[in-house]
Amino acid sequence: MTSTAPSPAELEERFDATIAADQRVEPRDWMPEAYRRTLIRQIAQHAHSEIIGMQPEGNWLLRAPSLRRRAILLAKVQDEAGHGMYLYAAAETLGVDREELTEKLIDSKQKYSSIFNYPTLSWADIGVIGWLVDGAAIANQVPLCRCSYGPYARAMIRICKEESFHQRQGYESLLALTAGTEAQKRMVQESVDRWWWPSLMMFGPADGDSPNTHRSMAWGIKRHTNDELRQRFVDMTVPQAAVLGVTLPDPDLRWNPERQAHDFGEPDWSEFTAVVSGAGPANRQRLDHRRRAHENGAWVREAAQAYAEKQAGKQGARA
Ligand code: BYC
Repeated sequence: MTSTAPSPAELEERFDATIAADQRVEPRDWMPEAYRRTLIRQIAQHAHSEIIGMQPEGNWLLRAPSLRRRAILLAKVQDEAGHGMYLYAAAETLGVDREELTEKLIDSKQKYSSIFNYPTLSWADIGVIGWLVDGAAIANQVPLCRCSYGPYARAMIRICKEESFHQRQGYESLLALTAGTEAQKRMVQESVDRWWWPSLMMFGPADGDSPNTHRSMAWGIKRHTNDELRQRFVDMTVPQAAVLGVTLPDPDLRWNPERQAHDFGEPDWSEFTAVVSGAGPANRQRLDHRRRAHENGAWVREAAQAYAEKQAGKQGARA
């Protein structure tokens, strides 16, 4: 009996059955080209965000107020580099090359999160990034641990564990500042005022303006809509703000007993569009820095390549 290769219709049926059964799609499996492209877009954007996300915090490494705070911040920034590496590795299982993705980032052909285009102006920003930015990241990323694509879901499990540590260190740093002097409390409030709305924008456009959500949810890549996750983040953050004694800068923010959730105002979507299309306060600086770092690292990549070729040559001679 001869076995025949499955037809395109059979392959698609198998893929649909995997998604319907909530099982994982693995790199060896057939997948629709649009599913593969969507994953590459999202994972690459996520990886770039981790790498660019090292810059705003890296800016404070040499100015941290104590050795302890510096050691913690250094560990966090290094974790972010690690997240970038897991994510580029996950993207590579879809048949793209990390070098190619880096070129696309540097040439502004792929995006990274809007949040990293805002400057870190005070030490309180470091705590607020941990609390709000990592808090938003957790709300957005925990459901990605159940993403239908295996390598991405597995990378997210480890990333979320580390993000959770990042969020707590930020919050702990803010607890120390808000228990401090009046000037320290004012510094925290001023920072919260600047980061609150950009943090809400991290979840992406409102559902009605999100072209990708519907398809990505049908494929089990995204498990919730942008607005659902934004709501979850607001509900989670309001009590934490009360403990810190800071005010969230939204006059429309209030508990709605009927919905059992907070009502809140609309982010300035024209600002979001401007930041995503390159006109944010620090877009230029972030990409210039990344480009320079890539150029300065060329010799390391060349040396690693030469070493790998030499090792392969030795193994070839032995065989
Ligand atoms: N910034 O149809 P939509 C971190 C784009 S790392 C920029 O809703 P989707 C951390 C979107 O790409 C944080 N662009 O898209 C690191 C799409 O554009 P294209 C990164 C955004 O993909 C270090 C268009 O707008 N997290 O936490 O269904 C230190 C329409 O949007 C943004 C991730 O990447 C944005 N905020 O949903 C500390 C998580 N939002 O490509 C912390 C994984 C949307 O069609 N990604 N766009 O031209 C996701 O969950 C989803 O991709 C998003 C967007 C929810 C972000």
